[in-house]
Amino acid sequence: MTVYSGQMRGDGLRFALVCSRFNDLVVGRLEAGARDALVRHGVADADIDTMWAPGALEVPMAAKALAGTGRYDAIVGLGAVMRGATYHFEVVANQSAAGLTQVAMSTGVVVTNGILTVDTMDQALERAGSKAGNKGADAALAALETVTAIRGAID
Ligand code: INI
Repeated sequence: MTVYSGQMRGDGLRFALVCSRFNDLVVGRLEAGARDALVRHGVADADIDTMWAPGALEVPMAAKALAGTGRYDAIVGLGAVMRGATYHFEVVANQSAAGLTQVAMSTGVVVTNGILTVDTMDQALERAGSKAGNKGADAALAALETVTAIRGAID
């Protein structure tokens, strides 16, 4: 029996962090957490590019464009969607997540989802480097784990 699992060593791998500028107080912390987590697992800082998109809804199309360049082993979508008074929250939260999955499935490039969907700014900040960890770091490490597991299986 063969078991494939991620090796969590990122030397030589290239990542793109695709960030939403909307709520950038939070998203900047997700980006820093993602970058730090990758560097601590062996990825060269110079091999991590960051792109800023206007909002979470635009993150999947930016991710798709970067995936198409062939330059990246994995792409991490980062953003913060906060509930407001209208249905727009559901649209942005659901479509950004579905879009990221669609990019991964249509391009074959690993794409993970670090877009927070929360009710309040406090909940967002808790998940961006305070008491609930850093979901940007979690999404970056999920990307690294997936890439290295797949590499182990198909290389
Ligand atoms: N974009 C976000 O990233 N977070 C939000 O909380 C948000 N809200 O609440 O509206 C948001 N909206 C903008 C959206 O992502 C698009 O940029 C916009 O609709 C233009 O297409």
